[in-house]
Amino acid sequence: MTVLPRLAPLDASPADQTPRVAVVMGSDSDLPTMQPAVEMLQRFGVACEVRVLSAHRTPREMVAFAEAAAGRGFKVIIAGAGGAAHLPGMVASLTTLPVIGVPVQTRALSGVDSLHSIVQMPAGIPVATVAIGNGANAGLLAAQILATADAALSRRLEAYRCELHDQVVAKDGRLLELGSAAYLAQMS
Ligand code: RP5
Repeated sequence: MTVLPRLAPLDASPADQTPRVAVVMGSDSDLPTMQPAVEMLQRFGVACEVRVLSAHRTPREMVAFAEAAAGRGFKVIIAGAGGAAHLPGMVASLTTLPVIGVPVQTRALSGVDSLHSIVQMPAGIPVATVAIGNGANAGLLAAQILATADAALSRRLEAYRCELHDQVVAKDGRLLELGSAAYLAQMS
């Protein structure tokens, strides 16, 4: 199992508390998938607003949110949905902010339905789609987009990559030291 490294606590200035990322989802049943996106953003000191906005159950609220998002200061929107999963594409159609789609795993089709719905946007209205259930990568990608105009955030992301690197190097060293059978035994 890959354990993502913990970063040192960050000194967030008051300005950092203005949400720059919106994390929206079609149902509160999507929250377990989306919470890792929120936690990843928190890890890097990026404030976010988390909302349930359904493209088919609360379409007017979804439209109002997406149309106002840029004016409210958001820079990136992460949108998760399952099944027919039209929320990310609908939100993307209403704003020129970058939208990152998270396909939520479903019972009936294991999330392949969500993936196809989100990733197969026709030309003109893109949705940057992460893997099924990978809210953490959506949070990281949002942070990376913000980091193109935020040097301090960029340095935090570089430090995170260094920690990932060092973690794998340490595992490789331990594998060499123990041998594969003993390594496997200590994993369980
Ligand atoms: C979609 O329908 C949501 O994104 C969710 O993944 C799925 C099921 O919603 P619930 O019936 O659990 O509210 O709109």
